[in-house]
Amino acid sequence: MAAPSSRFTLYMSGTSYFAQKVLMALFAKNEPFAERLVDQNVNDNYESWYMKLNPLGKVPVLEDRGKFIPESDDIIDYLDKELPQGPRLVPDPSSDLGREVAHCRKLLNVNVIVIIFGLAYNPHLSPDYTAAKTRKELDDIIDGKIAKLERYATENPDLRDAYLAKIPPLQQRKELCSNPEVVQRALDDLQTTLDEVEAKLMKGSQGETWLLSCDLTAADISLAVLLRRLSLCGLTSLYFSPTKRTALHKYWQRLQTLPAYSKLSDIANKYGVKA
Ligand SMILES: N[C@@H](CCC(=O)N[C@@H](CS)C(=O)NCC(=O)O)C(=O)O
Repeated sequence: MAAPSSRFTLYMSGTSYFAQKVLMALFAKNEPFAERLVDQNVNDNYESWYMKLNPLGKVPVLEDRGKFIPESDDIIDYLDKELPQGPRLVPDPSSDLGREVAHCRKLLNVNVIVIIFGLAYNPHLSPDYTAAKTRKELDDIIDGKIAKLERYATENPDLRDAYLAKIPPLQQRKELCSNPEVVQRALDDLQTTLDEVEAKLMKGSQGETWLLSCDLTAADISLAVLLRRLSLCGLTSLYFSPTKRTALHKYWQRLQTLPAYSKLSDIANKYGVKA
């Protein structure tokens, strides 16, 4: 996949949820790209070279001939404009389909951080999830990140504000994700979100293969990556099964046969991660 002469380079980590959205768009467009690993496990995203190209210090970032684009949804919009081949991921926003796609992208922009990290702290809230780390280990990881950010803020005065801005969300993450009530609320809210998705899938069952049309759209990318993460967190049976939200269950099965989706597993395998 990593063609040295590719127009695009994706700065990504093997486990990143948001990078997966962009990867799926690139796969759907069948566009070759170079991968540049920014390993969050060792905080590569805090390195000054990376903070200079994305002061938010987050992955993914797409590079197009010296131009750096952060934010997964913005990257997908950009790719869709730049690449005519493959499905139209972001249809004209003034069309009915375009409006629906925009609505579903927003709807599916759920707080996955609270779910992913929340289950790491509270594995008992998932029917099928085994905690890999203790609460102390999780807290220590966050404290280590905060200490690193403080050090880098001192060492890089030009990036000081950018580094310091990353600390409060980490402190908040520790507080929110360790609170079972907050995590349970996020899981419950997702039931309502997926009820709406189910209703849309039922409505479209007259011939639409994907969420809103027979072609894949950016809304499918949002849904696919979300479902993938729910599965990884052992949550599938909480949300869909052959007897619960059956249209979503069928959608999930169909997704497994979609190359743009299954290639996400190739990436995860390549980096030796579960993602
Ligand atoms: N809104 C951003 C979110 C990106 C994001 O949160 N990426 C995570 C990885 S999935 C990250 O880089 N976290 C590291 C950090 O916040 O320090 C997007 O859609 O791209």
